Amino acid sequence: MKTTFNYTIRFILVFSFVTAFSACQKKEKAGEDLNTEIIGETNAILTHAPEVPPHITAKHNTKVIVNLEVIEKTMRLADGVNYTFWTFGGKVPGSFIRIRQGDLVEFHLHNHPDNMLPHNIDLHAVTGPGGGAEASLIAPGKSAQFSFRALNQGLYVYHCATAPVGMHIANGMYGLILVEPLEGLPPVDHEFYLMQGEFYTSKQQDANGHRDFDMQKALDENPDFVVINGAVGASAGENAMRVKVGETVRLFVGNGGPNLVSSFHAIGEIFDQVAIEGGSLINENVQTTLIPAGGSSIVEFKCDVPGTLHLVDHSIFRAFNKGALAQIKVEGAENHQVYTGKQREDVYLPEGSAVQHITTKETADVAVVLPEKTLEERLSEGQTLFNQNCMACHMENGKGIAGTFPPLENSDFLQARNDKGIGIVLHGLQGEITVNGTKYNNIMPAVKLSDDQVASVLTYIHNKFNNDKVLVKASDVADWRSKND
Ligand code: HEC
Ligand SMILES: [Cu+2]
Repeated sequence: MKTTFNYTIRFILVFSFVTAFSACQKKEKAGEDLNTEIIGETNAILTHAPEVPPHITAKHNTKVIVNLEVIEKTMRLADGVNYTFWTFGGKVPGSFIRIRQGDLVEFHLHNHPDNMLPHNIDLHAVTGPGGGAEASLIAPGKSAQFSFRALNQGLYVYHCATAPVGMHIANGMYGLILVEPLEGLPPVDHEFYLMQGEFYTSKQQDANGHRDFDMQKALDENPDFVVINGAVGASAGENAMRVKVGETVRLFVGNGGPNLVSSFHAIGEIFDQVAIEGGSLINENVQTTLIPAGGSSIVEFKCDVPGTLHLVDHSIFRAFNKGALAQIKVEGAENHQVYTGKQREDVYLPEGSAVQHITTKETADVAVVLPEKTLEERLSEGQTLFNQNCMACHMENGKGIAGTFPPLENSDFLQARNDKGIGIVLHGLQGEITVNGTKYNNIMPAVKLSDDQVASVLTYIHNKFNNDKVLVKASDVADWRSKND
């Protein structure tokens, strides 16, 4: 149904201008009066995300036969993590169904004989009890059939509604059904299907990395994974969607939940148009659109410049730490009128001195002589110090960032120094250096640590990043200072 606003208006009008309004109602909701003729029948083409079935070209309503199979199946959820998904059509999200407003849908739900549980389907596009849930509830090895007329256009979520409903949805039982307006949607160069969902997982159960559903985490709404298209990286990296500069894109985006609302955003692109919540209201020039759990959105944009667009839930830890990220790679010529890229980079030194000092709280300039520590103590303290003081530039794995921050891993530059690197940490480093054959010319600030801390952090990088396995002592650092400071 369209809006409460319409209901209210209708309620008032029914009592005042019955005849005048009914004509208006017909025009507004083609299909609802069931006046359109159903001509012929066709088998729905179903697709897995991110693919979308082809545009419907016929200009009349028809009987659409949908065959959807429920399959319980163990698949990859993240690297090293497997999960037994419950699926509509063998993948998460479920198969995309595309029909037209006014179509008669003959729906066949099949529950695969190897499955363990009963399932059903509630399509939000259905006008009728439970969206078809009661009519379609079936045990493994059974099929159910029901029919509905698609009264309203829009992009609708479907999901399993078998108790415990939350668990069936949390295991991946959701997908999208598009009900196009009778006249069809305007042509675009690409259409893609994306759907977000969260996974609440137990501790690893076996050597294959299998994890089970964790009810407590689901109740707490505290997922381990928030993913787009059923697994971390399902539509990113090698599986990214690909388009060309100048092309238009339409995304059919759903949110299966079961709990979280998605703040859907494309990093590096503005949505020219958004069909809010998958309905008929169009918003323009949108940065982030909210997609409720059990809701959808249709977003459209033109790709003007090359690069990789990151499609994320802008509740950003979900995107970069829990998996809610997909990518579109835009290929083609640069357009510097629209975007220049980095034009120059300069050293920014507001204090006017060549080398900055980073101060940490635990700085101990007081000359206390501490007993020397063991290798184990140095390594464990060194790791914490490294994470706090060095990781931001040299990266957690010590591999650095190509062209900017040199690697500490197996560094010939570090190993060739006769001070074990003490001078670099105490005084910083600038000017051109060559590390493992690659030139760097940047500034490393002096890191203000106590002698004991310098000893630990250097011991850590000498031993953990595949360098010479030296133990650096606090007294080595004190010696260096007495000679150089
Ligand atoms: C703000 C960024 C930054 C931080 C923080 C930083 N470094 Fe560096 N580091 C650099 C840069 C840049 C260079 C290269 C300087 C040059 O080009 O002369 C470098 C060079 C080095 C080198 C020599 C080159 C190599 O790869 O072997 C060592 C060793 C090193 N850093 C260790 C550390 C340690 C240990 C810490 C933490 C205590 C640290 N760095 C913190 C940016 C940083
Ligand atoms: Cu189910």
